Amino acid sequence: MATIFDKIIAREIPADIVHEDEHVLAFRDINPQAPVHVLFIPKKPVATLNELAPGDEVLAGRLVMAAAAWAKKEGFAENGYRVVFNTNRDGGQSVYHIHLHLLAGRAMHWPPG
Ligand code: IU
Repeated sequence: MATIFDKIIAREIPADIVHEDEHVLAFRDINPQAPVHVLFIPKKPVATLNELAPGDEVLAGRLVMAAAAWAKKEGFAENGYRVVFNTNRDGGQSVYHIHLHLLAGRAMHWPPG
C-alpha cells in the first residue's frame, strides 16, 4: 500500500531532502527528536523489516551505508549518533515504508523509551 513516503519519493509533497541516489532517499524528519533527525528510505516500498525478503540484503545494506556516509560527511561520526528502525506497533512504527532514523547532535539516552 502506498504511503506518504511514496509521495515524497515522487515529489508530490515537499521534503527537505539531504541525500538521493538511485536506490535511497534521505530527508529531514518533520518532527525532529534530536537537533539532527534524518530518515533514510529505500525507493522500493517495503512495509516493515518483517517484509524484507531474500534478495533485499543489498537494499538493507544501502540504507545503513548511506546513513553512515552521510553522518561522516556531516561530521557526526566521531561524537556519534543513533540509527533506529522502528518496527510495527510495539516498535513505534507509524509509516509503513521502512525508514532508518538517524539522530544526532546530542547525547542519546539508553534504554530508549
Ligand atoms: P516511525 O518510526 O514510523 O514512527 O517514523 C515515522 C517518522 O516519519 C516520524 O518521525 C515522523 O515525524 C516522520 N514523518 C515525516 O518526516 N514526514 C511526514 O510527512 C510524516 C512523518 I506523515
